Amino acid sequence: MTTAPALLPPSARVYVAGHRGLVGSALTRYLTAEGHEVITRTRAELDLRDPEATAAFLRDARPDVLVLAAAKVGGIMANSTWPVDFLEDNLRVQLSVLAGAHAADVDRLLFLGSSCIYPKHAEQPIREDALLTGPLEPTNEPYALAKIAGISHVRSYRHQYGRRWISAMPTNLYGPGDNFDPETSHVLPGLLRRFHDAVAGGSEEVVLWGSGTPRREFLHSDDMARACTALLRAYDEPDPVNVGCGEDIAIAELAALVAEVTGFGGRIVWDTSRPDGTPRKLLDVGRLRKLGFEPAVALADGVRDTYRWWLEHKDS
Ligand code: GFB
Repeated sequence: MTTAPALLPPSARVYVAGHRGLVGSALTRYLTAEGHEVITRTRAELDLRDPEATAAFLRDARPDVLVLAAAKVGGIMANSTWPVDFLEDNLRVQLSVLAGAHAADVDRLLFLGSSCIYPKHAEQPIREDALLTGPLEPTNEPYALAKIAGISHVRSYRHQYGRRWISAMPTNLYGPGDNFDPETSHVLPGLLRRFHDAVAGGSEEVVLWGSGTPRREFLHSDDMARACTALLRAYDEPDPVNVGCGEDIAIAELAALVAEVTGFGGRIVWDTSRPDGTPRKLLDVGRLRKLGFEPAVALADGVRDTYRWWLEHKDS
């Protein structure tokens, strides 16, 4: 009797697409520390939207495992300002990477989606089977549709070609290496930046977006890297797996935490002309827990570390 090869053998060479991003950089650090050879290419070396260049690279590099962490991502304002870019860039990257990986006979692949793929008013905590059961949040519908296409694409390769490819759906992520631009970033680095600038400029007031009532779940990128590796080692089913910490907080509570970490003692003003987005996005992480994964970084510690990282890197 023959047995299937291990899902992630210790000798596996892993190509991390998007190794300079928030997840890709954490995953590259983690896999390297675990003894894997990690293959990377910068955007200048390889444009993943280009199918021929991507296929040629994969044919030469022949990775055993591929993690698709390259994506056009951004916060609520970036998504609603540049919907075409979020739809097209993500679809193009997914098409060329998945087709190229198949042509290069890549046996194991992890595709990363996002919790915004679920319906805007999904029952909380959101289970994986809520996918495609209701309308999406309009501010990120193009991005969500591209990611939903990616999940279906991965499932289709499994079904039609027997590929051992899987998808993970992370909650809102944060950590070192994130985008801290106040207009285009996600909320956590955006708030760190706004409060830091207020303290540095001696301002008594910080203006934040929306009402402060939406709730979000935050996971540190180092925990995300551990979760990805756990999935690559043990999971081989068509359904995506939610990745989160199982707890959420209101944006106003997050603002209070960031104010404390940055030493801001002034007033917070809520600009309700800016969008709130989805009211709540808490993932059901039962499936991931069954694989033995538990997050290790508490939010307050993670926010402090991320702020420290940014202070050290903001000028470079
Ligand atoms: O992180 P965020 O941009 O993304 O915003 P989403 C979360 C919440 O924080 C929203 C509020 O209710 C914002 O109105 N917020 C308050 C702020 N102040 C700020 C600020 O200064 N900057 C930002 N960015 N938000 C994104 C999706 O949705 O989440 C993406 O658009 C993706 O597609 C990503 O799924 C994970 O959680 O609302």
